[in-house]
Amino acid sequence: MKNLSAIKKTTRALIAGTVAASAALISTNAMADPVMWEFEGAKISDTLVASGSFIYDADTNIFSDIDISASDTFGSDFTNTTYSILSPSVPASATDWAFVDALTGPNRTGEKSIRFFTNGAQLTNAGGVIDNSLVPGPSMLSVSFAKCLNSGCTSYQSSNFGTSQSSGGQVINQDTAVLTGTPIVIDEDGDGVLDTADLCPGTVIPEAAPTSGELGANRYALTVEDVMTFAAGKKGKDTFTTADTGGCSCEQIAEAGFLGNGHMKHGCSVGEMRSWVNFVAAQ
Ligand SMILES: [Ca+2]
Ligand SMILES: [Ca+2]
Repeated sequence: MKNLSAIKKTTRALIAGTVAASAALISTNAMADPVMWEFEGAKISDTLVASGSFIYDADTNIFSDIDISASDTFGSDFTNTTYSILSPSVPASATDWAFVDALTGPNRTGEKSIRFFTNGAQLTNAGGVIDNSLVPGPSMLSVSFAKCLNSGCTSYQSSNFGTSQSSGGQVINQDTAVLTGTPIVIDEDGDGVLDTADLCPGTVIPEAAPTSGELGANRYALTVEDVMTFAAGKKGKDTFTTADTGGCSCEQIAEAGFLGNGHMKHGCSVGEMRSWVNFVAAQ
């Protein structure tokens, strides 16, 4: 009887391992890491300087965490402006995009924007450097500011740098603007385990287990919002964290291990938790 139980447990662990490994493989293949692009050294003169960063995922064409600011002691309309929103009026791509200081709605009067144009160089998930040294001749990285002067922004005040144009009597420095991209590792499901190590994508905390509403004796589940340590039922003395479980909740462990409904109903048993943690540690 003991042997049968042991075999059963080993088989379940093997199945769980296969499922988890597959899940991790799918996860890795499906999601390349996005890139944080840092923007610096851009100046039209000694008085106007822009810098900052944003995250871009070339797989999805999504810009996020946009934090670009410009200061101008010369006192232009672009003084101390922060750009944190992708412009809805410019079709964003890996070679051409714009950020605005605020969403102004149909009437865009006063909207300030900063637009980037890379002359064909792509923002990729490999990162790298985009500046004006990549190609000979005209600018590779062009950056321009604009302030809408009417509702439809058909009239605007502009100021460029990164090109050989001039604006407001200032000679534009064409060699200083640079974008440097570094791939970042993210924790998409927010369980404290980075995607590269997370065996279970899509973890939800608090999770559905225990469906009975109360953890059973010596059973475990992630029951408190934003808390990565499993709550324990009565007499539960073990401590498990999402780091221990490879980013898997009780319900995900139960699903991967084809465990019975009891684990969903009352939380995962200490035996299954230990077995899973050992499996994760062996990876
Ligand atoms: Ca995670
Ligand atoms: Ca997870």
